[in-house]
Amino acid sequence: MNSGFSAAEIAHFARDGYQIVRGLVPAPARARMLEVAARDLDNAAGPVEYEADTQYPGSPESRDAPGGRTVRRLLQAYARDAVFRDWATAAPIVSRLRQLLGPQIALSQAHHNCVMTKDPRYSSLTSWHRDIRYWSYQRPELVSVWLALGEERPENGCLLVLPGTHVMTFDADRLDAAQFLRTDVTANAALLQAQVSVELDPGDVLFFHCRLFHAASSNRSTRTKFSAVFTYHATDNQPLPGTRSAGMADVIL
Ligand SMILES: O=C(O)CCC(=O)C(=O)O
Repeated sequence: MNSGFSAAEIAHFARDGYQIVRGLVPAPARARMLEVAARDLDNAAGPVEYEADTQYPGSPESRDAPGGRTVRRLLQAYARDAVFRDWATAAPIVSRLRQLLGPQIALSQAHHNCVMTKDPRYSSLTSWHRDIRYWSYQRPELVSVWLALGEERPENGCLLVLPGTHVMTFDADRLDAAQFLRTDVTANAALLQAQVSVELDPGDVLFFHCRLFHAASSNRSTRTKFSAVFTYHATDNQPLPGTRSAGMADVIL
């Protein structure tokens, strides 16, 4: 298996803020991840986040509303099962992250570190955001690794990205109070027109920068979508003391 990014892929990541690697996970590992995720979803095995907790457009109003206990994220994936630990620390991931972040890297257990589940009956819309908005590090330089456990298409709410936004700065009036990119201002219109759907096949992996604006729609298919997501940073880019980012021990790789 190819164990590193090519120079062209590194240049693409630097320019656009993301890079897809096709078919990176061996089929048995993917099957086992799906099996564990489906089992834990059936049992709502904690810790989990519910759709209602997100309060995103289209989510149930509360945990007691119809669909309110639809799981949105199976949290703490790294501690949940060895198959996720093995995947999150596998050589084809770590070698690529070293190319992007430097020789010494750590996996954050405080951010992402989950299996995102998107239910076809009750799922919400994720507006345009940068993950770094709620994360606190010495430098805004983290990379997330998104593994498609099944097909990801616009119909089932695949990620959408705005290429190049990881290096752009935005005046406050282009963002709303929660730092989502406003879709109702002309200043953002051209950028939004340039959106790219990240269509993934099972086993494909998306590497993306924590400053890259991304979004996703609800799942309009008939099957739950499962994606395993982990986030990494260089060990010389530490979480700020006392913040949520520093709330759980990093895994040094
Ligand atoms: O699958 C989605 O709806 C997007 C999730 C996402 O962007 C996030 O959790 O940061």
